[in-house]
Amino acid sequence: MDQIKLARDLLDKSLNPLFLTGAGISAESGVPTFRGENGLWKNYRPEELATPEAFRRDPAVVWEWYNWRKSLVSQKDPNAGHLAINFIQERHPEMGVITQNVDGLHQRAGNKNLVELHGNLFFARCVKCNGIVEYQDYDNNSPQCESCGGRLRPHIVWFGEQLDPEVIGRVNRYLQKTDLLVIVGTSGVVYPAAGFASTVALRGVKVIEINPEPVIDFALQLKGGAGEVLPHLSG
Ligand code: BV8
Ligand code: ZN
Repeated sequence: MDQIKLARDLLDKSLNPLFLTGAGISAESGVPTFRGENGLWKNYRPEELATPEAFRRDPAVVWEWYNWRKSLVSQKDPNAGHLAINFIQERHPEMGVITQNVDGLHQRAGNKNLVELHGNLFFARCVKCNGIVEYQDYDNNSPQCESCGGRLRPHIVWFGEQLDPEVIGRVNRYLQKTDLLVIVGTSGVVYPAAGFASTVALRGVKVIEINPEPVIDFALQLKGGAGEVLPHLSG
C-alpha cells in the first residue's frame, strides 16, 4: 500500500493526532527556510542576530532583520499545506498544531489549537516590564514600550533562551495525549522541538514525516512538499 494511503489510514484511525511544523510548511508560501539553499541563515549568522547577546550588542541591527522578515512575510499567504490542516481539524477538532515558525501563517490560515514554540514576528516584548504588544511596524528599529518607556525586543525565543513555561506545559500535555505525531517541514536541528519525535516514539506512538528531504529514520516518511502532500491527507 503506498505511503500516502498508509498515512491517511493512520490519521483516520487516530483518536489524538498532533502536528509539529517547521519552516518547511511555509516554504511554498515563499517564506525562506532557515537552513535551506537560499535559507535565512545563509546570508546571516544566527549568533549575530538571533541571540540575547546580539540584541544587547546592537538592538537596531536585530530589529532591522526582524522588521525585514515581518515585511516579507506580510506579503505572503498561507499555502495549501496550512489550509489542509483546517480540513483535518474538522475531523479532529481537538488536534494541536505545535509550530516552531514565527511567521503567523498558521493563524492566518485559520488553524486552531496553535502553540507557537518560538514566539511570533508580529509581537514585541518590553525588556523592562515584560509587557507583550502587537508590533506591526516595519521601519522603527528602536521601539519603546508605551507603558513604561522601556526598550521593546522581538517576542521571539532566541538561542540559549528558555521557552515560555506555559508553552512547554501545553506542549507536554499534547505530547502525552497524542497517538499519532505528524511532523511537517523541519530539519530537526533545534531543541526542544527536535526531541519531540523520539519522546513519543519511545512509547510506541507512530510518527509521520512530510519533507522533501526527510530526516527521521523511524518515521513513516512522505517525501514531498507540505503543499502537495497534506491535501492528500485532508480530502
Ligand atoms: C532552550 C529564532 C533551554 C527565531 C530559533 C546542544 C545540543 C542540543 C541542544 C542545544 C545545545 N546547545 C544549545 C542547545 C539548545 C538550543 C539548540 O537546540 N541549539 C541547536 C542549534 C543545537 N535550543 C535553544 O536554545 C532553545 N532554548 O533549549 O532552552 C536551554 C537553554 C540553553 C542551553 C540548553 C538548553 C531555543 C530554541 C529557539 C531558537 N530560535 N529561531 C527566529 O529568528 O526565527 S530556531 C530557528 O530554527 C527557527 O525558529 C526555526 O523554527 C527553527 C527550526 O528550523 P526549521 O523550522 O527546522 O527550519 P530549517 O530551515 O532548519 O528546515 C526546514 C525544513 O523544511 C528542511 O528539512 C527542508 O527539507 C524542509 N522543507 C523545505 N521545503 C519544504 C520542506 N518541508 C515541507 N514542504 C516544503 N515545501
Ligand atoms: Zn514596559
